[in-house]
Amino acid sequence: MAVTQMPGIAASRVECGADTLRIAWSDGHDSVFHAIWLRDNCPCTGCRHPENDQRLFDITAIPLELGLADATVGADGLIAVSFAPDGHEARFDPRWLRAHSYSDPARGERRPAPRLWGRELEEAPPVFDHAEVSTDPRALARWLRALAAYGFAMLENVPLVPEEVTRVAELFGFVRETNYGRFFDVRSVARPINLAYTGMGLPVHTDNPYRDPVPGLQLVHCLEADADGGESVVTDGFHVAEVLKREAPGAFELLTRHAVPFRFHDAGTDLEARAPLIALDDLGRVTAVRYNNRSAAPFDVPAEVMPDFYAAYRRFAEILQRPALEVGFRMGPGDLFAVDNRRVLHGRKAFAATGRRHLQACYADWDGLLSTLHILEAREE
Ligand code: OGA
Ligand code: NM2
Ligand code: ZN
Ligand code: ZN
Repeated sequence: MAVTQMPGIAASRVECGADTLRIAWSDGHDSVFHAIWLRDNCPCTGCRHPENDQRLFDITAIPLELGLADATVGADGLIAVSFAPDGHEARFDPRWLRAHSYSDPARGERRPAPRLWGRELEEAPPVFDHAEVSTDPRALARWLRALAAYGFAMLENVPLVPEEVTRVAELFGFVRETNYGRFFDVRSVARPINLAYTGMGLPVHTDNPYRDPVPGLQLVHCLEADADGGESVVTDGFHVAEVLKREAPGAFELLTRHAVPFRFHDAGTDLEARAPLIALDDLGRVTAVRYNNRSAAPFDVPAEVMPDFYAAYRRFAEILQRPALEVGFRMGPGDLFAVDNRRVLHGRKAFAATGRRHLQACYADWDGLLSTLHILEAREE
């Protein structure tokens, strides 16, 4: 399995108890593996299909009174575990066990850890060349890693061809089609269905918080930028959430605890989703930020919470707009930016009705991107 293994780390002591296997590793880490977990993850050909590595049995097929009979380290370096009462044997690569140890307080993540940023990213933004990224798998992996770490990465010299933004998404995954189309033109039009399709400034926001699931990524490609104004701005929502947590822990707590509705509707569409403005995982880490002043629907938190909720919302919005946390840039024809739409907010300044400004954009999802990154990295090894 293509999990990052830790070379050089070996099992220095293996102890087999009646229900648990304990392993002390050469890096000082200690692991406990329970009999049921080991059996559930047995890699033998009776337990996993040899062609596709998919599990062949259901949890109910494991003996109820399962225990361990013995564990030995073989000449091949594999750890052989035999189970009681049925004598089934599992042989584990110790590097696989180390990579999947669940005794670590911080669980293993295959995704690059977020690197938080503020205005300083303006000095050295993550910018890559379109031709390199589309022809060299290593350059593609570098772009995707930067996008995963910063939640924001740019390309330059993208051909000025309609729909090119969808071909860029297809370098790593699949376009996420929505009611706005497979891709959409962002320019000022008569009778706009969305404020994005005017010349108005758009304060920083995440797109489509009214959708479930929310699109994980947005790609924006500039085809024309002749109009005065229209400068872009991006803000790291994970950084903003961290600042809020530090400066106003009570406000942070309120925004994570209460889900609120978001809505978008036009003649043929009526989308609504509920989610907290700041979403956490089971370890309390921020996994998503949703913020869009245009499409927040009437809040319906309990009446006694409403005044404090509004105070927290305002506090969050103020931090979101702090110049020290903003990165500004001006897109020219051939520039493209990609944002993690669950993390990084984007906006634009107003632009003049005279002159032309034309962007094309599309959505995509993280699962496809990370899958491509895993495959590219496995090939690099
Ligand atoms: C949007 C948007 C940015 C821009 O369309 O959602 O944020 O620069 N556009 O026009
Ligand atoms: N557009 C550009 O999420 C939003 O409503 C922002 C999205 C219309 C697809 C604009
Ligand atoms: Zn087995
Ligand atoms: Zn937007």
